[in-house]
Amino acid sequence: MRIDVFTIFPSMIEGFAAQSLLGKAQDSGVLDVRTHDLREFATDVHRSVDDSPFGGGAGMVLLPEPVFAAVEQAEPPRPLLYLSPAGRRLDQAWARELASTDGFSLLCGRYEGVDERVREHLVDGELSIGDYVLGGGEVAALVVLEAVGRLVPGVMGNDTSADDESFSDGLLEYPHYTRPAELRGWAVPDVLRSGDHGKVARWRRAQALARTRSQRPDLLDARGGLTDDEVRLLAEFDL
Ligand code: JCQ
Repeated sequence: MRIDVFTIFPSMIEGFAAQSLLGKAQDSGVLDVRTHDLREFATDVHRSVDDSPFGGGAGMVLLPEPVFAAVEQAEPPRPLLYLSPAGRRLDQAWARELASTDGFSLLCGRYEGVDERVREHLVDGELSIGDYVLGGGEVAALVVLEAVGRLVPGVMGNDTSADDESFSDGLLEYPHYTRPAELRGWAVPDVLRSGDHGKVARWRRAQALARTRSQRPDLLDARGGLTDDEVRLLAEFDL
């Protein structure tokens, strides 16, 4: 899988791609993250990548020519996604979809944003990581790389994709415990030490349901509420 990133701060992307779980995936050839420095495609002597907005107002706008030039020379995998709070929100389903492709590309904005002609005539879509404004698209690109990269077949032994499946059924994780069995008087639930694997599985499922109901009821609503079996399972553990 190939992911191209267009940015004025390629080292931010490269450092992360080399150090995170994506590093090994790149060494093994499963993943190919390519950065493109927009400044290398600046056309003036000052290597400008931004200019003031027509019509006046505060801030600067990313120049269109370096973006067009960088993308046209790279012929990157499509879709080319512009990182912006105006975009479609990334969720696990979209991350899984992107991970199942041969590749895609990310355009990181800076300043007030990019010249509208880039959005209209170069970009294929816009991707948001959430309803807040960042100083630039780079950190959002890292989020996309991490969320998608860990789902790419062959990355970090995700062959079973076990924890992705747990999210795909739309529930939060059940509580996890490790040693010691008692910490400052707080004991690990007896069921987890009972050796009854069927009961452990039912308890975990019940905990995931109860936790989702209390912390993220919107997720339960999205999967159509609790089934009769799930209501019974919660009752089995007095939840
Ligand atoms: C992405 N959630 C927030 C920076 C301008 C107008 O578009 C701009 C986009 C950015 C970077 O992206 C985000 C973002 N998802 O802020 C400046």
